[in-house]
Amino acid sequence: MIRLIFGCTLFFLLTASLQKANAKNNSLKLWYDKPARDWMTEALPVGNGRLGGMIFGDIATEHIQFDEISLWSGDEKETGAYQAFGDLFIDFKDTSAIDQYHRELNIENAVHTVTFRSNGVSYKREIFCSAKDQVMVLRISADRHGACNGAIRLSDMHHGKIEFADHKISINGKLDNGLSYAAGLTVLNDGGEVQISGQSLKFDKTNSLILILAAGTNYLPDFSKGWRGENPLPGIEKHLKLASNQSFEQLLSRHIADYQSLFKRVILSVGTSEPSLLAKPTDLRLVSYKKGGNDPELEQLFFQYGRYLLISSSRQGSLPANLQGLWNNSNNPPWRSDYHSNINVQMNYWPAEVANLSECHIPFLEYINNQREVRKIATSEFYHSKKGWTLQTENNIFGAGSFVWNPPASAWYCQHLWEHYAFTGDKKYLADFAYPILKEVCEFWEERLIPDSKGNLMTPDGWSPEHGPHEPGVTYDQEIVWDLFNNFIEASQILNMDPEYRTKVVALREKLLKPQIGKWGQLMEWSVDRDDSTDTHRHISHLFALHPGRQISLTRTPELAAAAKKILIARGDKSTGWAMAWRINFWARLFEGDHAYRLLRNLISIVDNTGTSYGKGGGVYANLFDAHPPFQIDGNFGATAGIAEMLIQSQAGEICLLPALPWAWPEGSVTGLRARGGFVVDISWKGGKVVKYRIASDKGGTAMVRVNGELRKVNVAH
Ligand code: FUC
Repeated sequence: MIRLIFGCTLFFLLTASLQKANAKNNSLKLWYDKPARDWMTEALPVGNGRLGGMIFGDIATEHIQFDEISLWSGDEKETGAYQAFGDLFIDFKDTSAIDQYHRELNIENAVHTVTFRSNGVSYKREIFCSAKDQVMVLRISADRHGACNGAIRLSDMHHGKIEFADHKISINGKLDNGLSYAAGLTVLNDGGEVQISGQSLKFDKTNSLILILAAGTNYLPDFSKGWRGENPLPGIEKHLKLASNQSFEQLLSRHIADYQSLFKRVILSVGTSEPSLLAKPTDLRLVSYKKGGNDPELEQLFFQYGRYLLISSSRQGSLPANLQGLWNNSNNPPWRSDYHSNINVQMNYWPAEVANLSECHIPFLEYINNQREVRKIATSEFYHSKKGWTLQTENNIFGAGSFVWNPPASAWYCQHLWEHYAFTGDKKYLADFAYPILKEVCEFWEERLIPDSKGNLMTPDGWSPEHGPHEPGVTYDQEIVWDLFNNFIEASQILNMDPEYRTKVVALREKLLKPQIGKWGQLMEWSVDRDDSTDTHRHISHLFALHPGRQISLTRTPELAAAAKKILIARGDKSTGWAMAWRINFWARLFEGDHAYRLLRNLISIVDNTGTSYGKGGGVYANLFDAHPPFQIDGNFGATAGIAEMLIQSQAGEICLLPALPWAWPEGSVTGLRARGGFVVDISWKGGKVVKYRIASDKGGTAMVRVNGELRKVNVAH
């Protein structure tokens, strides 16, 4: 009996300490004890901002579905769609008697690993996508000599030419729009041999293998050059050659150093999870969370996953993250996997500045710039406008748009141009890059605004996104134009430019029809008081002024903030992915941390992939991809921004620490969040109160900081 109790205790202690050890290692990992069967809900993403892959980790056949962010059909007139590129398959021999299977994505170093034992041999596959070397790298190894046997195949979603050479496979093709694309795979073996065998490269008795994949197109983000640049092949060959000359360890350490230079800037801790939870595979952990358990490290993981996804899908020199980041396995993806201008592409970039990934914002800012000349032509054809430009709702990479016109879209894009300045304080960027665009979009609205019967200025012919009638004076339009004018006015003051035009814009801003409060105390979505208090529509576009805008705030416009709250309550806490993510941000701006947290929990709730209607079924899948059934990445990014917004806000001329901290996170710390004015902020808290904080800046200056309700003036040294 005593032995039994002792045995049980020992077992319990061992299990507990093993769980603890696992837990420590699992904090920034998504991991599973079985291969992925489904692309959207289970496979795991890697990417370098241009090239991306979804990894299945199957035992007998590894499958990496890969993409290149510029592979688009369509042109300047037809929107087309983002296209899937190809698939890499590795068929393994000798896979039987499997045990100890483990598949993980470590987001601290951006490496995906699969390990298992087969017939007593331990196999390992390590995969990463390097921005530094512009290649995807895969190493296959085993703990027994000559144990890696199998065959490698590539396939192309557009049936281009697949060719084999010594240790090489290449793909070469052209889309109907003339866009050339190519991919190359180089296989390096240690021991054994690699030979061409039919439509594959066979590897026999190798100790280990390194596969290096590069891909590209001849897309050039330049309207004046017809959007076409150089043949992608020489670039691909160069990347393959440079990468092949390095060891796996060199490639890996260059990748990790590059990735961590961005990722490690922010460290968040909102609590400690039970080791038993961290010892569970991510899918099962999500099930426990959905039942209501506490798992603060899952919330941390979800926050950091948004940062991981942005670093992986939006790097300088490339295109911005689209509706699926850059991961796409279809030539006819949902909503074309496009750049949607009525909330989605903007939401992708909400975390960029505050979560200290300012460089990852740049692809979007450059995209705005690259599209403007072609959009000027389209806009003047449609609106007969003389100046400025705007967009439709669905947009591609060649300036074409489809679905309805979304008149305030360019003004909303301008908010991103402004915010990049607001957070970085980079005046040269503001003057040379952002300001001319802000000005031309102001000119577009200057021409377009019309007076109402009381002399207020209204935006004509608007549409509150995907809701209600098309008519003048829609609140969404009014607020975004106000935001544009407001940002322009500040920019022109800072740069000391265009004083006369500024006076004109100030007058226009003052005359704009402002947000109004309707008959049930609600913020009105239209200039006509017709809001339905039972409506739970996913879009809440008329709250733009609360977030991401700054026209409404709890402190400066409390009545409007209360009216916004009425809407939030009416629209409810359950919606589709991105809509819940936006609601987190709204509640954070109302300083209601517990409500924001409730939305965060609803968003992290695991769903199966049976939801078909996009009005329902928000949540996340087993791979933590945001569900807007099917999958849409904006909810991931919006939630990361929302968590940051709960911890720090700086839109109202002061840096507010912990403005919307929920009871669920009584103790924690964050380092490296950014505030407007070029500041970097660290905060530690206990019992829901700030106990320590640090404000840093490479420019120095004075910051007004709200700490536990008290406003302090802080001099920040360089
Ligand atoms: C907006 C939303 C849809 C979807 C689409 C991509 O138009 O209304 O729900 O998210 O974007």
